[in-house]
Amino acid sequence: MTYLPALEKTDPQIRDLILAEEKRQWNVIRLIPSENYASKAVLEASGSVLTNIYSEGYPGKRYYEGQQYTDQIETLAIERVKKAFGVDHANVQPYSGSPANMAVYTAVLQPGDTIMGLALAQGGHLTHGWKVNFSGRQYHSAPYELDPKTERLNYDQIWKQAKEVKPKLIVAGYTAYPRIIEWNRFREICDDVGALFHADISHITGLILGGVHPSPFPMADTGITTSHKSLRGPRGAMMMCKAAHAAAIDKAIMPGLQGGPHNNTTAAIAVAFKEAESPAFKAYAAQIVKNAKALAERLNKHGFRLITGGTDNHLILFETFKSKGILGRDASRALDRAGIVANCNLVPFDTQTPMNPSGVRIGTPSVTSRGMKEPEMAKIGDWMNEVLTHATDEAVLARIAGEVKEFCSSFVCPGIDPLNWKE
Ligand code: DSN
Repeated sequence: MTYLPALEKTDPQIRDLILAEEKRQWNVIRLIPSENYASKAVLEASGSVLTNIYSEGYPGKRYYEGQQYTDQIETLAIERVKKAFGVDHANVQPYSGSPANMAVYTAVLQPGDTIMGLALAQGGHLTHGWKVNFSGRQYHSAPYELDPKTERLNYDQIWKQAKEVKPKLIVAGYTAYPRIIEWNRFREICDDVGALFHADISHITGLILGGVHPSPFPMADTGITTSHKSLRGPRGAMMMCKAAHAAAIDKAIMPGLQGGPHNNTTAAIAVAFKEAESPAFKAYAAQIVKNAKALAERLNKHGFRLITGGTDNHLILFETFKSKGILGRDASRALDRAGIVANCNLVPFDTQTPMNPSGVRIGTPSVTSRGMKEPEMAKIGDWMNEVLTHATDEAVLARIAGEVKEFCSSFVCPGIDPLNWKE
């Protein structure tokens, strides 16, 4: 039987592109640290009839009738998030991470208030105060930086800066930081200067729920996470907060910034949190870190300089330019041609440009979801080294792409069944 038969009939172009993407995800080693493989159960909820209805408002207080089931679904999602993080309040309606951060700021700040987040070029996020983003335009952004020697957070320095600029809110949580975040230090700083402590745990939620990274809750006043990164859920986000901010946060997302929630995503978030309660999820989270350490060690052995010297979490940031004379963009393109998907990235205090920076960012959530372990990480590290030392040799890249495809055929991808492709 044809796979995706309804799509085949209605829109074969899109069907073929989805199928090609499915095969790509199966055939390559995906190392982008913010990506993953959602389970079949998450995909079923995401692709369900829940996409058909509107539910503006919150469970029990909607503007439209017909909420007999959506109220139950959203309540389940909220309760699971609250239990998982031990927070007073959760809102599962943000469409993604950026609107979630925007809603938190809208709830607790006034335009012009000072915020402090890690500079984008050093591993912060656009919404943590970058100058061209709403967060840097609407608020007064005073970004903090990493320690130039250790390339790690320097809590004393952040504290000193906070005393000087007196922020209303400090953001902790990053997109390219390979080390454990000491949340208690942020709590201490925020208490001292009278700032709100906002945690953006999007990258590390799976690690937190799996017990291999400390949680910022209930210490943080507010927090957000996306649901599709190490958590392995659908594309979505949520906000968590202390009771004092609950009403403001709910109002900020709806009616402040959004209309109807995406009920299909809400259901899939609930499923992801149920999956995260399992012992298998804890083992997955622990293996993510073991894999990242193994891959980091191998890259280090091959002469790549690792930012901060290694990793404690799911992510590795490494120099390609100074280590091997190849700029990040050229490196990530060569890796992609060889079936290894990563993204080029600025390294702290980079002298190159964001479009062609000095380094590459990788992470292990996706390969861990496929059941790969330390021996496979060593193999991946060897391939990466070979690619990056022969980056312009198309024959080498093509040979490795073939080897990678063969290697990948032994590792199942959650949510993908290649038997579907046999027509
Ligand atoms: N795009 C995400 C990442 O790759 O880290 C951040 O939003």
